[in-house]
Amino acid sequence: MPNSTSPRRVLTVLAAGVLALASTPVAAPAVAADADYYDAARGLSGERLKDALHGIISTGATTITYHQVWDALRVTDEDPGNRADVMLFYSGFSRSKSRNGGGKGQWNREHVWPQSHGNLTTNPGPGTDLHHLRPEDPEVNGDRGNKDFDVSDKPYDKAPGNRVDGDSWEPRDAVKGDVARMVFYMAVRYEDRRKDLEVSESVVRDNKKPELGRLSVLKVWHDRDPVDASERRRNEIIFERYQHNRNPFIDHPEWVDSIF
Ligand SMILES: [Ca+2]
Ligand SMILES: [Ca+2]
Repeated sequence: MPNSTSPRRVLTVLAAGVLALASTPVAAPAVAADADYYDAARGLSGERLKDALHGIISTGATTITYHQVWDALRVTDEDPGNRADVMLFYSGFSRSKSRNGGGKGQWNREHVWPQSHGNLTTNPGPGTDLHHLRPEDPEVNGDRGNKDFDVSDKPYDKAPGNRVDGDSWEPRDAVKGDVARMVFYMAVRYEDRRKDLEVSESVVRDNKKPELGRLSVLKVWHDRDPVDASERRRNEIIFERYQHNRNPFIDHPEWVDSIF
């Protein structure tokens, strides 16, 4: 995938149904996929903005099965330097797309919002939502487990740059903001009374409540690791090709402070 520096990548659906990424500015009348997407949120802030965004990103959104997630991740998380590979999210390593599974040297589906925090299950829904699912080495995935995100004590040798301790996980700097924006998305996307996911300030070992921390730290990470082209590209692909909804905090990073 070409590495664009243009402010906006425009996805074009070809007649054949094939997706192409235009990496250079496209002449008029190219209309961004999300040109009117956020109309209902215009001028709002705080809880009203959150409510509006919940409606926007839920309306018309589709779900995929847990099995379909394998193929989707091969597209959303393709290594830009090697199209046969996916990028492992925390590790930053590249690994063959065909090596999916739970064994040594394979990759599996990391839930950035842990399944146990609110019993997400793997039925189509929050537990299969691509906006927070990423490829990861199964061992690294297991060591992150269901820990909250927070500043953590010990360097994690199997994935350099990451840190861990008894009750928390700290991803490498390059994905700290990505993690934060995924967590914020989940909190706004899932508002059902029975499964209202929320970002919490507390870090509790093996927490089963539908909450994930630590809010103040995630906000700092969001500021220090701003949205980049690869994150925007991923958001576009999920919107255009899989779920038809967007992560508003990738499109509008300024909304994090308004809501959280
Ligand atoms: Ca990043
Ligand atoms: Ca919520």
